[in-house]
Amino acid sequence: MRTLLKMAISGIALLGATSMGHAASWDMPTPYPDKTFHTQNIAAFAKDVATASKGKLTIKLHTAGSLFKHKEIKGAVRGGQVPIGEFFMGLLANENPAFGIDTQPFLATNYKDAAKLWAAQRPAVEKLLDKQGLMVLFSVPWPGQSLYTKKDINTVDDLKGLKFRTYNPTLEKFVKHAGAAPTQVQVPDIPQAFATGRVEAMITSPSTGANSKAWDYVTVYTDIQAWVPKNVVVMNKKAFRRLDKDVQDAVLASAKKAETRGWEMSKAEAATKTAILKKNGIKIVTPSAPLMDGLKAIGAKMMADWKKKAGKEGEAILAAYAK
Ligand code: PCA
Repeated sequence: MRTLLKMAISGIALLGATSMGHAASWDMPTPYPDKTFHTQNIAAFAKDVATASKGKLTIKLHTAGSLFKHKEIKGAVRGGQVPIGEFFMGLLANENPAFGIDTQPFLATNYKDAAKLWAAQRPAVEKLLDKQGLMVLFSVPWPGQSLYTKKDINTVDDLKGLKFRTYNPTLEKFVKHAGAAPTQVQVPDIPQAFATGRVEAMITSPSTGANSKAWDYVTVYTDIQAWVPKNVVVMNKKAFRRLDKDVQDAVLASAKKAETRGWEMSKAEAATKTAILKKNGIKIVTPSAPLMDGLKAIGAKMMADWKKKAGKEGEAILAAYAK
């Protein structure tokens, strides 16, 4: 079914966009489930686009990796199979370090710093994606990333040997430095991966923890607030150019609104979802000083590696961030 739909879509995506003056309908793949606040924010964005364009452009969401798997989404937008899509920016950390700076442990750990980091990172990200025929519409952070386990974690040593769920190359490195064993698992597959024993620990937001009912398989949430990573919504530039000017304006204005709304949703989410974890019996723990010292030492080492890899462009991002 997925393949059939994809074939149909690849045939009509750019064609649909060329029908100037007619109503166009766009398919938009996203990686996360419907109840995720990112997905809800994008649904509101789609509604705004329809209203602001007076029905000339409608966007149909295909959530939870149902149309393209998470790792395929960027390529699908780039190749024009779909005109627009969402993905986790740090998924591209191996393609270029600039994409993964917001997943560096303990660089930006609150919303204020995350906003500063996005402003510093955005020009580099836009330039890299522009070369691939993509434009950035908006980017929204997840709440701070913390630690979910089946036992108390008091030092980095307590993480040794744990089968650890990861979602991008940076997190994978972090986990390896801590002596645990990383396994990549997409959000929709988290409950199953814990249930079958493929993984026994993870680092993610209260959002993803609560939405995947973490209380069914872990007992402790250690509030390490290690980074504030972002999703990004990108659009195929050719598809954008083919839109009438008023529709282009509708898309850009709706994107701007979505970025502002998304950051606010994320902030609200951090508190409400942590409360839900607690209500369902998860022990919320303030991390011990030795644990934080150990994790921060790993972060410092990773930051040094990042700087080496990111070169001059990396320096420019960090300089802008430090201002
Ligand atoms: N949820 C996503 C990305 C970061 C987050 O909080 C995940 O766990 O994959």
